[in-house]
Order: sequence, then C-alpha cells, then structure tokens
Amino acid sequence: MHALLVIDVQTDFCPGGALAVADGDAIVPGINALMEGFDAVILTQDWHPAGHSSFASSHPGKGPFETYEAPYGTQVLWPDHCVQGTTGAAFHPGLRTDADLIIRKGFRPAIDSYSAFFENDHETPTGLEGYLRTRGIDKLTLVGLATDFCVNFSAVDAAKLGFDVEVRLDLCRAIDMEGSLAAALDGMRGAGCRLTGA
Ligand code: VGL
Ligand code: ZN
Repeated sequence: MHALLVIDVQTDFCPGGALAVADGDAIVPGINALMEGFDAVILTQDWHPAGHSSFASSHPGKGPFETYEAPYGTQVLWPDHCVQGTTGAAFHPGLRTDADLIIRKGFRPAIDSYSAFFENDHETPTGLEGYLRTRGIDKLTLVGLATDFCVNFSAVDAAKLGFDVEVRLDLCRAIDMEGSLAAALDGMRGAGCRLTGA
C-alpha cells in the first residue's frame, strides 16, 4: 500500500505568509492532481500555540533565523507562523483537503516538530507510524513545504523506520538558509530516500 504524504502546504508557508517559501504555492495544482493515484492521502499541518518556543518573539533579544539551545538541541527561531486557528495555519485555499488523515504537529509549547513522525527531540512520536502500519502502508511519496525542514525530517524519519520513501522534488519548495537545501538533499539520499522529479 502506497500513501501520499503532503507536508505543511499552509498559507503561512506560501507567498504573502508569515514564513513564506519562494514559489510555495506553485506546487498546489501538481499535488492535487497526484492525489488520485494513491491508496491513502495524508496531510500534515504545522499547528503551534501562540507564544510557541520556536518563535523568535518568545526569546527576548533574539530575531528570526537565529538559534537557541533548547533542552533537546539547537533550535532555529522562526517568525510567528501557523498559529492554531489562524488563517496562516489553514491549508492553502487551493489545496484539496479530501484526505484520509490530517496530522497536526508542533502543538506542544516547549518543543518544535519538523517531522511528521517525531518531534524535534527525535523521540516523542506523533502517532503517524502506527496509523501507517495498521493500514498496511509500506511505501510513501512525500511532497510539500519546506524541502529542507519538514519534508527533509519527515523523509529521513520515514526511511529510518523502514518505509520505502520517494521525495518528489518538483512538488516541494525550500527555505534554503545557509546551505540547508544542499545538506537536506545529501541527508535524504544518505538515509536511502529516492529523490525524483528534479
Ligand atoms: C517548517 C519551519 C518551521 C516547515 C515548519 O514546514 O518546513 N519550517 N515550521
Ligand atoms: Zn513551525
């Protein structure tokens, strides 16, 4: 069984949003069309409470794209984004949302979650692995935003968990801060993910 995993195609990650990814909205029509061919379609939604610890605004004296030492390791600080219930947290209005499952992540105030499988401590599970296994899904195709953060962490975790992973690079877009895209591509390849569509 083969699932399509659509990562964080939300208003705040698209042009005009709080953490806009260049051209982030360009992938929406292609993702919608791709949904037809899968046994299951799963969407993820970055879903932070106001004042989340990954927001620079929660760390006096720090600005967006700086880092801080969280108990679980170095964490990048972001502009406030994808605050629960806001327009920015909503899916891009053009995205098909007739999915089997929507999984929310990043809702614990003290910990960020880039991956759809584990939070940034690499041990708190989101529950997605259990959902996939109990549905007999062993193969995943990933698309969405952003290539170098949430897509990357999700793809690497999926491969480590033993899923067969394809990342459709033509249906992803990157933030690309300080070489993060090149590092992510290397990391995904190293973990055994198939990178296609480039
Ligand atoms: C993401 C930074 C912060 C992403 C989410 O979806 O890639 N990046 N939160
Ligand atoms: Zn976030």
